Parts: sequence; structure tokens; C-alpha cells
Amino acid sequence: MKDSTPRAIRLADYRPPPYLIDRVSLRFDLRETGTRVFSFMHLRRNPASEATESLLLHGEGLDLQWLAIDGMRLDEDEYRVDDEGLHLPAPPEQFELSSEVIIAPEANTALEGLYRSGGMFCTQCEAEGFRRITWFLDRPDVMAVFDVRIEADRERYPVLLSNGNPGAAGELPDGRHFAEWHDPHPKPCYLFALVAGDLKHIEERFTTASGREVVLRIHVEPHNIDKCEHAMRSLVAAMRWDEEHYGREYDLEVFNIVAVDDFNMGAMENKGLNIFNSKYVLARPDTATDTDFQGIEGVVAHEYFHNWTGNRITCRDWFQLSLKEGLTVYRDQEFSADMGSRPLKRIEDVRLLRTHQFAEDAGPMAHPVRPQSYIEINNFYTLTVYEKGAEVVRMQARLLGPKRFRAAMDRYFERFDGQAVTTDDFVACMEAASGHDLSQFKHWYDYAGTPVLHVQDSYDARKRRYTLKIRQEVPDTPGQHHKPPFHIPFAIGLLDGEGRDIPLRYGDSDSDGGSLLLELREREEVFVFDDIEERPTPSLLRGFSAPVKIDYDWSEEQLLHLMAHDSDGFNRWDAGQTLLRQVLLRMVAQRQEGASMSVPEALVGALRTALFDEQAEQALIAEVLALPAIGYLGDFMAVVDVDGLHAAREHLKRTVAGALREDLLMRYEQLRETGEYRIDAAAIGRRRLKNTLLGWLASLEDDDAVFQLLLDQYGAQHNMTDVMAALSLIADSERPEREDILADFARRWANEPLVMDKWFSVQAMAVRPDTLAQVRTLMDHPAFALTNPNRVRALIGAFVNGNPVGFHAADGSGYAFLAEQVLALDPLNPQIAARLARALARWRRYDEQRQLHAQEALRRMISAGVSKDVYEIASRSLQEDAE
Ligand code: 7MF
Ligand code: ZN
Repeated sequence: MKDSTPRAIRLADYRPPPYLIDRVSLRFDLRETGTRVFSFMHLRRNPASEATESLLLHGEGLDLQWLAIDGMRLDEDEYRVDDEGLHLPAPPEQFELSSEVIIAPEANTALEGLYRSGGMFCTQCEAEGFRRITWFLDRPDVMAVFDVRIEADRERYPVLLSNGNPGAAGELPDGRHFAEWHDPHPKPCYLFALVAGDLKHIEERFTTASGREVVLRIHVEPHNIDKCEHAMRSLVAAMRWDEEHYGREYDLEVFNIVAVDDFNMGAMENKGLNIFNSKYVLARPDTATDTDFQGIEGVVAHEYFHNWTGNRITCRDWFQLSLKEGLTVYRDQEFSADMGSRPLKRIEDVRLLRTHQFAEDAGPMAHPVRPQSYIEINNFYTLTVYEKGAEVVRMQARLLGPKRFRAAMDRYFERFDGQAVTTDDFVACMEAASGHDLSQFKHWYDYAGTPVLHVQDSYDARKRRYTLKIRQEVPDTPGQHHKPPFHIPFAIGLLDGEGRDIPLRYGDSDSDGGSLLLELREREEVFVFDDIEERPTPSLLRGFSAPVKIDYDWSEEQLLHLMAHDSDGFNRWDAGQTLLRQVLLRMVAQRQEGASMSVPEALVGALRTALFDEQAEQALIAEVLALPAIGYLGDFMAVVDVDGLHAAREHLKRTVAGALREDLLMRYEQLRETGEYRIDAAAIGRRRLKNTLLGWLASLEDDDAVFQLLLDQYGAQHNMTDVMAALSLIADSERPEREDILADFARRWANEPLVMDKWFSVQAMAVRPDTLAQVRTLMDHPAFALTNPNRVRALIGAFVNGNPVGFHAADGSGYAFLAEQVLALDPLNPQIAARLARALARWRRYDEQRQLHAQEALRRMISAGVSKDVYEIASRSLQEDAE
């Protein structure tokens, strides 16, 4: 291994920092090769620390020029530098430490610390990137006031940005110039940022609720200046929303956003200077899809909301990551729900959670929302920390109700402003503001695994009594066995034969005519409802009130009844998904037995009814008509049969589309784009439904009239949403026009990397025999680069995660390809390599032959000597008790 034996970091070993850093002053002398960083900082012993050993300041890859304490240069025997950083044997109680280091942003392909992207300099410090810039106590509970001075060539880097408010700026000799920035808010170094480049910006003025004026700017490379408006609109909406819903105002004179092309993640909330992956800023109707527009709105809001939940109040240590991430995801989800359609947003979020987070929670990488140990923190920016973490906040909001939740949040902001705190501190505010005892609820933070609720019901007609028996089971996960029962908010309704909600009462709570919130606390509980006139249809876990799985023996009649009538929009959709799942799994079983696959008439009827539902939003109808993903369905099989699942999905699509062809065509025609392009919720819903219908129709492969629709929709070039919907269906086909259309698209968009990413993805996800060979060929395309994370995700990531049939090919070719690419990427960018390697984590779910191929691929990674990032993923995946 490159790193000596990777060591686990444990929550139980947390100790307060030995020293505190009150102020730091940085000067950057930016150069094309060899950038000098001068640092001056004030350190004092932390009264809360008992540490007496030598002081370690983190630092990696720093070429130290000189070091001084209180202005006195240190001799080489007065300090020690190793892999971890700079050790000072016996520093004074208080001192000024100054130093100069040389770093090489031009050679930084890991995109952590200070690096170059295109023609600019930029930074990414979360979680532990600051130590690649200069010596520091690189941990979130050390918060300092930063002063920054940047010096660079004036021609090539006219724009110089850092955190906080701007200060002096001016000319220097040799065609250079400088700018100074002061951030008055103490912050951990992971929120430090610097940008230097030849950028253009758009600008807006925002007046806060209390009347202060803030200048908002979005900076991009000059050719992208016409793609920033949507991001700016989203920012202004997010700022207003946080004032209205949480009473939180922005707290600096300027707010800058910069878009960069080479970025490991979505974006970063650096104080006053958010840095974004350009994918989450740049959009124009002809270059970006509705999903892209919505992604931008959500990510801009997410990063802005971090200003309070993350920056003003930050994490004590990285085990508390969900304190800021779960909470901020919850906030951005609620914002997006308010901006668009609430039930639709909930469906999208739950779908992500169920297909991806549930899989993580059931695999070798399963970990609690607050993990207990890690080898590489970058591997714990997971769906569990983010999405399950958001569900854990959502459950508390639900248990408290809106008024008390707001009071608890006010208390949190009041009590912990300016501090680095824990999830326990957060929950304590929820308890104090509500009087609820949440000690059992905290299991959600500490135990991994998705709880299963086994539900049985019975109806006694003579007593007019309906009984629900619920047994909860929290599965074992690596290193965690025999878990205690959780406190679970379980919202239900009971429908009568007409589909109306039966008014319910249980203990102190009643259903208000709608749903009843039951609070489960025991391993097994029985709920009895009296005066129920007829056997009701249960609507369980309404609105997905907890991140659990439900095990209940649904009949087809019950699901059809819920699909048609449930007053809870989410559960109406979910009933349809459960029905589709049951049908598809039955079809897979039929196929395995060599029988022919059958699609029940009732399902076709229900889909037809949904198609013509005049009450429902168009986007919701589209969701009802969306087939559950192979990845989700596989979770319900003892051994995942990818080919069977694919065959069943295709057969079901063809059967339904054949039966409903005329209806689908008619609705498609009605929904065709007529007037001007708009991106409001209604227009998005309309396009989504139209393109879903096109997808069903396209399953009629030999239908020339349908194929002509695809060609026409592509040819109209009305907007990128419609173009991509048509293009991906064309790319999936075996028609001769396929190659011409793909070539046409590449010609049009050769100079737009983010659009070319879409072109890479549709080809990587096409279900065709030669897809892997195509992917290999595309890696040589001039628009592809292994050094750019977006390109890697668009091509390799799309094949590995978005093409189950190709990736899980029985001959192991997909797995071998993955191992090869992980090994090629690892020396360049270990974070991206490790993310890719996760695709093999759940290899135990497949048949024996595939298992052997997968193990071989994982072993190959480990024995090649990889980064600790990849090592942690591959070694945990192979561990004995992993699943
Ligand atoms: C919306 O969380 C939701 C999640 C860390 C980097 C952005 O603000 C962030 C950063 C990762 C994974 C997902 C997201 C982010 C990161 C993200 C972005 C927008 N603090 Br890693
Ligand atoms: Zn975040």
C-alpha cells in the first residue's frame, strides 16, 4: 500500500484541541509553478485540553522554507516534519507562528487543497484539504478569524477572491496585483477558499429583512456568462426563504459564487465564497434539462443554507458531519418542495433513499448517521449521512410539529452560534423546546441498518374492531448486532370501501379526518381501533414518515384501492409502485421457471386510469407511470437476477404500451410543446409526463410511427429536456439512424463539456451488446479526460451505476473494467476512484459466478497498492461479516 497500514479514527477517542488559533493571516504568491504561502498565526494553549505532548500542526506535501516562533527562526532540530505534519516539541503557552511553504497547485490532480482548473486557481478544503495549503490544526473545532492577501499576475488573474468582505486592492511591480479579504466570522479552516482567474460575473443586490444590502455575484469563465441567471434566481429565492422560514439573514457585505469545471463534488459552502461544480451553476434551456435546472436550484440553496447550518454553527468533529449535512439537506428539500410540487419532491427524495441509501445500509459499507470510526473521512460523505440524516431531522420535525420545531431551531441558533457542536446538542434543543424525551429516538444516529416493520392486521366484524400488530426488526450490520427497538413515527390512515379516510383516534392523538401519527417504541406493539364498520384498507407509513421498510402482505385489490383513492398523495403513488414491484417480481419468477411472463389486466387498467386522471398533477402521473429501478427491485430477491429483472421490465413495458398504444399517443400529442419554453413546475410536469409516455411507446421497437416521433422530437431541438429524452431512447435502439443522430449531437455541442457529458452518458447506459466496447472507445474521445470528475462520472460512472445489465455481465467484463479504471484513477484522484469502487460493494447479492468475478476485481484493487480511500472501500467489501 502507498500509505502505511491505514489507521482507523474513532469517535470515542475525541479530545479537545491542544491549542486554539484565534487569528490567522495568509499571503498567497500565486505562480504557474511553485506558489508560495506565507502564514502568520496566533496560537494559545486550550484551557479545556489536558494534552501535554508535543504539538502537531497538520500539513501534507508542503515544502517548508522557514519557520519562526514569535519572530525567531527555528533551527531544524527545534521541530520535526513527517507524513502527518509539523511537530513542535515544547511550544510556549501562547505564541505567534510564522512560516513560508511552497506548494504545487499545477500538479494537484486530487482536486483537494489549492489546485488549477482550466485557467484559474481554486481551492477545496472540506474535509481535510487545508493541510495541503499550509500548517494548521485542521479540525473543525478550531475556529479562527482569517485575513487573506492574494498576489497574482494581473492579466491572467484579474479576479482575486477569498472569504468574507473585500479590503484593500492594488498594483504590484512586474505586472502583478493584489487583493485583501477579511472574514470577521471565526471559522474552521475547512471553510477557507481562494479563487484567482479571468472571470466574468453577473450581479444582483439583495436587501435583507433587517435592511442591510448585500452584493451577490456569480463568477464564471467568460463564455459561460449567458448561463448564470437561473443560479442567481435560485440564490435570491433561497435567501428570502431562509429569512421567512427560519428567521436567518445573511451576514456579510458580499456573497460570491464561482463555477469551476474540475470539482470532486457538487459544491462547497466556503464562508461568503461558495465554489460550485459548473454542472450546478450553468444552465440555458438549450443546454440543460429540467432535472439540471432543479438540481441547480437545490444545490444553490443547500450551499447557501449552510451559512447558518454548518458555518455559523459547525461540527465539533467529522463524526458529527450529519449535524450540518442532514439538517441542510432537510432544509434544501423543504425549500425545493415550496418552490415546486411538494408531493413530487417527496417522491423523488424517497426514491433516492430507497434505491441507494437502503442499499448502502444493507451492504458492507453500512454505518450509522453518526459513524463510530473511519479510515478516510472522504468515504463518509454518504447517502446515509446526507439523506438518512435528513430523514432523522424530518422525523423530529414531525414528532414536534411545526411550531415547536421552529422554536427548537431558534433555540439551536441562539444557543450554539459561533460554536462547533454535536448531534447530541441538536437533539437537546429539540427536547428542551418540546418537552419530548428523545433518548430512544437517538438510536437513529447510533445504529446502522434500515428497520423493517412487519405488519399484520385483522378485522373482527362482530366486535367491529380492527387490529394492527407491528413488530420492528433492526437488521445486524457490520460490527453491530442485536439492536434495541427504535422510536418510530408511523403515520397511518384507514380507508373505507368508498376510499374515504375513516376518522381515527388513538390515545391522545386523533387523525383530524386525515392521518394518525402512531409512535412505535416497543419491539412488538398492537393497536386496536374500535367502531370500524367494515374491513378497512390500511394506508401505512403515510408520507414516508420514517426511513423504514414495510413488510405487509398486500393484495392486488388493496393496492388498486389505495392507488385510486388514498388521500395521501405519496401513498397513492407508493401503492402503484408496490403493485408494479409485485408484478415484476412475479414475472421474473415465471421467467426463471421457463414459463411465459404475464401482466395482469388489472394493472393495465390502473395505469390507463392514472393516465387520464384529471385531478392529479402531470408530474405525479409521470411518477405513477415510472417503473421501479432494477437496483431497487433486486433488493426483494434472494439472489439478484439482473437479466431477469431487465427482461421483465421490458416485457411489461411492451405489453402495456401495446395495449394502451392509442391512449399513449393521444396523451403524447396533447402534451406536445406548443408555446414558449418555461421552467415552472407545471411546464416541467408536462414535459416529464410527455417524455415518460414516449419511453413507454419506444418499447414498441418495430413501430415505425413511434420511432418517427422520437426523430421528430429530437429534430425539433425545442429544449434540452425533450432532446435528451428522445436521444436516450434513440441511443437504446438498434435503428440505423442511431449513429447519425449521435454524431449530429456531438457536432452541435463539441464546445460544451457539460452537454457532451450527456452524450457520453446516454451511450454508456444503452442496453446493447457492444456498450462496454463503446465506452472504451469513448474514453479516447477528445472531449473525455480521466482527470475531470464530471467526465468520469458521465462515462465510467454511468456505465457502472446506470447500466446494470452491462455492468453485471455474466462474464465479469464489467467488474474487470471497473477494477481497471479504479486503478487508473487512484493515483490521480483517490476520492473519485473510491466513489467508483463502491459499485462492487454489494457483490454478495449476485450469483456464484458473478461473485467470483467481483471478488477477483476487488482483490486486484487491494493487491495493486492503492490509496487509503480505495483500500477502505475494497477491504470492507471483502470482509467476512459484511452482509
Ligand atoms: C446538495 O455538502 C446535497 C448534497 C460537501 C461536499 C456539498 O455542501 C456539501 C459539501 C458531497 C456530497 C454531496 C453534497 C456536497 C458534498 C451535496 C450538495 C448539494 N459540504 Br461530498
Ligand atoms: Zn452540504
